[in-house]
Amino acid sequence: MRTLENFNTDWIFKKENTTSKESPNDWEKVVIPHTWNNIDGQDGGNDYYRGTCTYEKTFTKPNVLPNGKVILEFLGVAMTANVFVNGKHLCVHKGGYSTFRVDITDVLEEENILVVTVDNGDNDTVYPQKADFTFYGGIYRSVNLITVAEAHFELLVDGAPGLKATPLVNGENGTLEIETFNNGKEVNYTVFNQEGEIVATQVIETVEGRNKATFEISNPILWDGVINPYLYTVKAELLNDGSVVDVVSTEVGFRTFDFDAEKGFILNGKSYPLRGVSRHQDFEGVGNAITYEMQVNDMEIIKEIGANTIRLAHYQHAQEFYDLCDREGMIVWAEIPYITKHMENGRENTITQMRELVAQSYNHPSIICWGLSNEVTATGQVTDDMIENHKILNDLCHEMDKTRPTTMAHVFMLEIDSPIVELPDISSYNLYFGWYLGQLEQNDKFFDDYHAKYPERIIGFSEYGADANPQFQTNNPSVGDYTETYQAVYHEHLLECIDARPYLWATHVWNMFDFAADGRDEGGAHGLNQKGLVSFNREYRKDAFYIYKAYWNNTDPFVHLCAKKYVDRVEDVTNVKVYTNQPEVSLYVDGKLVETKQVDKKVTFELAITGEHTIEVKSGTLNDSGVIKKVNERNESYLFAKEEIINWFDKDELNSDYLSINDTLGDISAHPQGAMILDKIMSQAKKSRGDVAEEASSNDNMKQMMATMPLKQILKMVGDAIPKEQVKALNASLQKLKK
Ligand code: GCB
Repeated sequence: MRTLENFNTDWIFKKENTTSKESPNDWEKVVIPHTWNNIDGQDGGNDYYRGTCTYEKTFTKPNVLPNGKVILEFLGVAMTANVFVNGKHLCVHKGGYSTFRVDITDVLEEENILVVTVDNGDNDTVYPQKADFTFYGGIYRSVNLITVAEAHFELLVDGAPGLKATPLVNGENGTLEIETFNNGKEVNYTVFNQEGEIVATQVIETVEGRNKATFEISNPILWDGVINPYLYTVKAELLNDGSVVDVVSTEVGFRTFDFDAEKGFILNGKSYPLRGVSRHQDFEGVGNAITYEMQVNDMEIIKEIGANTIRLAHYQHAQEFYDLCDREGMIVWAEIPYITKHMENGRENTITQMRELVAQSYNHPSIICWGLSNEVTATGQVTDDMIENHKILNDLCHEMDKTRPTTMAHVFMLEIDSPIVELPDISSYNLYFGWYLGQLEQNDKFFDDYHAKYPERIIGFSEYGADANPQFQTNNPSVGDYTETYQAVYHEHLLECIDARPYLWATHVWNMFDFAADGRDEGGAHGLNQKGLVSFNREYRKDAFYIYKAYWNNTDPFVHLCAKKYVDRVEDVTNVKVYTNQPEVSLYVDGKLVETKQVDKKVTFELAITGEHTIEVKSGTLNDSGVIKKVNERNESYLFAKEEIINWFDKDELNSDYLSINDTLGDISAHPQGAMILDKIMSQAKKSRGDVAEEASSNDNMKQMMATMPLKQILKMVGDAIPKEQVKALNASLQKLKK
């Protein structure tokens, strides 16, 4: 019988590509999951260690069954792993997010040395190489030692589980097609319902390594998303002369799904608008070496917001997380890290990463599409090589999986008539109007124009978001101020935009959680993308979280008082905003009822303030409260440093016949000297927002859009990257240039 031993303990680690033990004290004792970038990958500066490091573990030969195999299983090693046992090189695996296994049977001795060199360095063959998130290095998911008998289910092809289950629904009937791969004689299959009762059994002979069984299951209970994520379990027992020699099992869900260009997503024949969030896997201080408890906690928070779909970006997540999605009824978009930049030498790697993603994740009922790439046109033209690469991936997905469509997440500046838009079965756009550039309403217009021009196309909204540092608070939110307040206003608008466009097959907030982006240095934080609705350590739910909860969660009654961190207030009449899924809210100030209002998800009370007040909002027995204080001077710590200087320019006497930072990039660059000044300042600005921003801004469409933005808006967003004195000097230089 198969055994599985967890191999996470007793490793030593060196931040170097070496097997030398000359100075044994240089080796650090580590426990898997481990990353070497949990600190330097999160502190900004884009200077985290990217290179090759070495892990080592000694172990005693396990009990090997006659002609049996001993296999090492790695659930995630980022990015390229070379595995050696007793000095023999056994495998290289390229791709930091998928499972791989290595047969070590033939090299085993009584005492063994396992060495794994792991490389997360820069190269042009293994994705990802360009994106804002940190490319942590390490053996960051579990390692297992598996032993199997001579006859066993296949373990070595694409890291797949050795059992492929395809549940199909035809009217009232379910058909469950099972395929296992093994070198034994026959397989005894048992299908259990969620209550653990046997629904069907069959014994099938293996022919040339393949074993196929088909079950007809009448009236199966459907896997119905978050409404009823009903799962069956299939167990496959490999029999040799009547005795069980190996076992594998998987959960399966019967469901049908479809996409309609007008109605959006349809689950089990009924309209089921997919509304949810994206998730990156990392965590503050821990990087990608997260625990199972952290994954469960992430799922609890996603459930609390009321989402019914998750885009698991931008790579293959832990199988444990897809399992959680199956059990909770989350509909999943799964993807590989073919992102931001197409690499001519990367084709092979996109293929192996896609092959592994599909092979390893095929059985999950939660997954409904395969994402070929993300914003891959952001840093260059659509080339023949890129198109061919996508066609190969598209065909590969169709060949491996007849049940799910392919998709892509397009960057906003990709023309909607570009041939690559319609290359996958269904499409999606990432839009950031109202944050990186443009106005909130441009999101609405983009989809209206798209839908009017291509009414028969299936289009989704794969990313949108705005950064918020909860330290920053204001009564007058504006784009680029990084306040918790603006992020909430942004999402209020986006929720309305989405609600009015039911044809969007799915929408995913970018992002559920703040995540590490070591190349970013903005909005008062280093190395952090702050578009999360929840903080990086998962402890703080930003106000925007609750507007989603008000829209999406109707089973967990709540009232939420917004801007609780905005205590010191200069305005005489302030806004008290409440998000709730209840129909009525009452405002109490210092214990006295002020007003009761009917609510549809959000309501604002205008309140004249004088001193310090306790604010309480109530709905039935639900309540939330905070304290506010009328002050005369603005609390500077609430403001992202740049706002102060930008406001200073607003008030200052500027000669409008001459250029200033109030002018648009287009107007400034039309002046020859203006263009020179701009060039310098822009390269400095771009660096602070990560590689992607730096590259994306060389795109022609992007340039055109940026030309309409006032320089001060850009300065405001890059914050401390351009010091106050330099902004003043810059403005002074511009004021010398006549328009
Ligand atoms: C994008 C990318 C995503 C970034 C995001 C951002 O379009 O797909 O990986 O994190 O923008 O926040 O800039």
